[in-house]
Amino acid sequence: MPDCYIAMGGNQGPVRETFSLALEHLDQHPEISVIKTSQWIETAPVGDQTADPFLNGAAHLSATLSPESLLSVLQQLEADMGRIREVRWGARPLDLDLLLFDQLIIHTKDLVVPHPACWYRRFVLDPLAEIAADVIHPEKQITIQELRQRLLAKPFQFVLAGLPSEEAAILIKNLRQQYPEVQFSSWETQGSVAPTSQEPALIAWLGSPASPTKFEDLPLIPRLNLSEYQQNSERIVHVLQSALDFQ
Ligand code: PH2
Ligand code: MG
Ligand code: MG
Repeated sequence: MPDCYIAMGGNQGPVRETFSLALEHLDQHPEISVIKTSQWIETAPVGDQTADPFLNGAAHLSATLSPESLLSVLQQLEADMGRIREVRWGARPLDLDLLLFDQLIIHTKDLVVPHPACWYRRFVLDPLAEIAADVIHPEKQITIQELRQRLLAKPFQFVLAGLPSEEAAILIKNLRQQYPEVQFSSWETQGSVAPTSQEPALIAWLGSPASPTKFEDLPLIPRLNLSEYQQNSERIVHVLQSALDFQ
């Protein structure tokens, strides 16, 4: 039976109760069994849609339905839990994200597996590493534990790629003011990296098809395609914030 992993999140209403209820519902489904769950951890909210702290966790499921069917079960459950609680704008009683479905790689309009953000978000990786430490991420080809460990190296190295050098410099100056503890650099101007220096935690590609640096030229593990964010520094900050330690 396929091994699936989901992320759980919520910051509105009795979240612990909602998580238990959701897992009970999943386990009752004839084609889904809940194998294991992580601890629930309190995390600072990433993004500015809400100031309330989140509860996050992960669960290991065994499922005999298709990835698309599993996704619709999760979405229905999110809707059901939302409906029985009063929903305040911006906050969410339950978010269920399909992270991994065995070793499948799926890129369709409605479903991307592995979940595109699962490999660098600490509020996903920390609980996931507890129950899936040795599971291989099928695209990055290293384990969940290794993906998490990479983010713990200090100073945190964040590299921007694909931008003209003046634009990269402006963005880096702005980011440095907000995150003085992070080491920022630009892929194009950092020159050849010294062989002893460690690989950056994240390389955010902000290029376009015309950029001299192609996304595929970047090293597989730290590269992250943020081309649709362009110079939206707020969105870039959210990515960075999600990869750093919780406050
Ligand atoms: N989910 C979001 C946005 N921000 N922050 C934390 N800490 N945990 C989340 O699960 C989370 C978030 C949107 O899905
Ligand atoms: Mg989510
Ligand atoms: Mg979601």
